[in-house]
Amino acid sequence: MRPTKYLRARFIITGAALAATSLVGAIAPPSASAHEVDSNLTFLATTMGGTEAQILSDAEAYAKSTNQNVATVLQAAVNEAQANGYSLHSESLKDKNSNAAPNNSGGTVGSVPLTAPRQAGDIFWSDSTTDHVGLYYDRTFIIEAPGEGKVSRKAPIANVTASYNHVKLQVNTTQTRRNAAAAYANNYLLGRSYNIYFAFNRKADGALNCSQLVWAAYYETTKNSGVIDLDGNGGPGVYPGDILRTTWVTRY
Ligand SMILES: [Ca+2]
Repeated sequence: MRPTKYLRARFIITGAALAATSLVGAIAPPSASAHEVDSNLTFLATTMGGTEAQILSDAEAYAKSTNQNVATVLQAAVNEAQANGYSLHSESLKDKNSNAAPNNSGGTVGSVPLTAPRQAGDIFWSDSTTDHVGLYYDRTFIIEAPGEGKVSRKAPIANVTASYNHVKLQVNTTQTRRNAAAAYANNYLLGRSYNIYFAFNRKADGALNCSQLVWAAYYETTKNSGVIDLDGNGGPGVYPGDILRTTWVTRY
């Protein structure tokens, strides 16, 4: 059986279940066709990597956790990916990441030295071949998910370069909470393999990409009270630009 047929069959089952639910008025039937679901799965797998089955599994988990249907969250994921430069018709970020991976400074491809932050828990954003973000563990070390083929790491700021127009971000909260995020990253988010897949990355387990690591450090340490969600625009994925533009941060 071809994978797409398998996926289509699974969607039809899901859609039928939702349609049945709608008969009692609890939820609207899915508006997207099975064809749209398939084409959105193909888009995400082609531009980000991974398999359509993996993406569907992640989409189903996200849909369940947010009480939405799978077709809706897949369309939101594609819209968000496109807004962040993923396209079938140009060099994909996946390819750019592959090109950037051999760089000896990790994901922070750039030409100027990264400088120290005001305090622990601040964030840097670099406009490189792909946008990149990382967390300042303190005023000497950063923690980051550098890129494809590399594990998340702690590195001296002095060893890291960034783009000429990189910026630093201070999270608008107390220093106690910034310190907690930095400590969490140091204790739980190092040595993880790289997650090429940004579409449904709002989770702290498993492989990590750059924005996912920074988001998880703050989210996991605040989720039980006064949550700090650095995914500024919502949606199923947290991208570097979402962190750059959230009102939770002040640039300096
Ligand atoms: Ca987002």
